[in-house]
Amino acid sequence: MIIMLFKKLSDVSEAEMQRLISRGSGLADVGDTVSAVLSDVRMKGDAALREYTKKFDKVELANFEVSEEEFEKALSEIGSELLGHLRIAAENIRAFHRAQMPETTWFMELQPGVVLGQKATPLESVGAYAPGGRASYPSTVLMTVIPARVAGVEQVIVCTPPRADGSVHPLTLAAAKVAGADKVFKLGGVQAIGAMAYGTETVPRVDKIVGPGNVFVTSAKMQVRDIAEIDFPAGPSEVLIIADESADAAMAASDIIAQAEHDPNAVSMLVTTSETLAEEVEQEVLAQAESTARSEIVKISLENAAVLIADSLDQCIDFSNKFAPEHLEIMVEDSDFVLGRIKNAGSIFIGNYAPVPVGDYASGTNHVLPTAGYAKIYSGLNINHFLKYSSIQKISKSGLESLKETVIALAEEEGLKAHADSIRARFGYRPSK
Ligand code: HSO
Ligand code: ZN
Repeated sequence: MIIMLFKKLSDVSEAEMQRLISRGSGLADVGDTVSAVLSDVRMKGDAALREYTKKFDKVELANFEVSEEEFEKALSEIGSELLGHLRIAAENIRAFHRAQMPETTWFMELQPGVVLGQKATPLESVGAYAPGGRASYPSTVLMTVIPARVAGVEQVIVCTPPRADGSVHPLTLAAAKVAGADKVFKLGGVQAIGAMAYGTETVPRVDKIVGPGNVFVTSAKMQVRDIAEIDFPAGPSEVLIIADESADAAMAASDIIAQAEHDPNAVSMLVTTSETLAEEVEQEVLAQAESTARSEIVKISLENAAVLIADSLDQCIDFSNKFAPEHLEIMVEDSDFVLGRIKNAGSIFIGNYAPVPVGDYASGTNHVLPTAGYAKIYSGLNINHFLKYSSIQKISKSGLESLKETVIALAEEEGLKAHADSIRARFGYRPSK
């Protein structure tokens, strides 16, 4: 029996609303286990990686780094047609992220003699995590490595879990080649995050770790933040669909099923102004859930699904902004009206013909997105995650003169006389010894 919440939004109680919105991340429950593994990796390096790979991935590896022969074998295995598709996706992702690239250095003259500017510099090294486990995600390699390369990051490495035979999915390796990764390591889970954060005999330490993962990987990323920067928490995938009577029920239902097949913890929601559409979508979802390939996972995650009927589009938008979905689909007549009012969403898909999977793989936008409500405060992966900015000032004597009194007054008031004197020193003043 599939249990899916089907309700009028106005009948949803405060407590129920809280439950819908605060999908638990589970991070707190795994913290201790994760920190034990991390400190082992920190202390014992490769030996710990070997031990945990044996324990969790059930494989004993002599080398973690993927060799040139393994890359060649993978490329020969996948066939030219699939490789062609990988290249199309990569090209689109590259083009979209190039468009995000800011001017690396700019200047403005704020007032005569006071020239201010900014300079963007790529991070030196980045580690991308591509999940394995339930499914392997070559597409995630494209989504993490390509923006890093476009930004100009010098060293980009990838960690992805080995399969039971000690290999990596050939398409994942092909994606790493197409995207331009420098090295790929057969490492998964917490040990992979630890290796990239602290560095081991074989894995170089990186400045920043990006990419999605399960609750253990996410917890590990949060815990290594004192030493390596991370992107943001990206856990079980979610979609929220805002629809009116113009939406196609079968299409909306197929997007709910697509989301649900990711993971038993995936979350799918429909909020609609049309009761008829709500009923049709529910029927479609129930029917499709039986016949879909990953029916077992879908049926479990549909327990997290909801079909909500709203009195107005405003009510739909309100709910969506509270929910802050990873993916938001807008299937309404007046999509500009809705788009203009959306505040919190990782990635937005407009119209019946923009389903989430097109962005998952090939349109060019990034699929590494904040989940669990984090779209309220984080942006999805983009070029800025791989850049940092230095502000610049070039100031002439007359430029400084125009700011002199202001700086001196504020510095004196803060009790920092030497600050004031550093300005005065430019105008003939010499502090007495
Ligand atoms: N929907 C996932 C990305 C993905 N889907 C990868 C298929 N492969 C998180 O945005
Ligand atoms: Zn997906």
